Amino acid sequence: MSATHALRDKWFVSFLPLLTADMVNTDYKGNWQLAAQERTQKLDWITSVEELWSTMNSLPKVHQLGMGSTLIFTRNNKEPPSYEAYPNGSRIMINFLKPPTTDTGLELVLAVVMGETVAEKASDGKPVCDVLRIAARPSREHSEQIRVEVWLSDSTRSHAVAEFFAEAMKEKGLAANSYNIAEASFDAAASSKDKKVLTASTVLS
Ligand code: MGP
Repeated sequence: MSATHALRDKWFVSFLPLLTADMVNTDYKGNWQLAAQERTQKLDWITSVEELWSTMNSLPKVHQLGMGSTLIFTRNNKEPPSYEAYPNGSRIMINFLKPPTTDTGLELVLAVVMGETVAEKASDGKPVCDVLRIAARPSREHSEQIRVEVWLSDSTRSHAVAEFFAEAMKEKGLAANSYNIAEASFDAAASSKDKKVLTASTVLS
């Protein structure tokens, strides 16, 4: 029997199919949180490293998820995460543009967040990365592109965490032109415009 390696916290996996602003307005009177609550498909708890990888292996490849659908991991929490629940938070958006980085990069982010290396190295041991959201984001140049969002409960840690990711990806040998990392706020109106794009080279320079 092989040993299991418990995670510091348990994580809940869920799946949110495409939810557009029109759908929220028409079917849920503009209440995104209610819409997400009703549409989220709850999958399972992950409590060990082994469960993490067996869950990932049992799911379809991210680029095969339906357009606009999101795979979500939440620390200690079964509820669908919303911007509103993170008043002091921020997000780090990582685009993995093409294989093999779409696999190796995603695995790296899952491992360092759930294995708490990020907490140890970038936030004084305090776990601040509480949500991972993963979605297919195909573009004309990159049909298998995926986006991984890391939600932090404490925006003051955002830059250190982004730098840590950039360093970890470089160390892992991911091709510099196969991913990008950006920091963003939770201000929905500003979220698209207000992204501070950090490429591996700008973070590390
Ligand atoms: P998305 O699925 O995260 O995709 O949200 P997108 O378009 O990449 O979002 P972006 O704004 O981060 O670039 C789709 C849309 O759903 C968002 O633009 C919001 O309008 C809405 N939405 C998503 N989330 C996670 C929330 C939330 O937590 N609260 C509210 N109020 N709206 C949300």
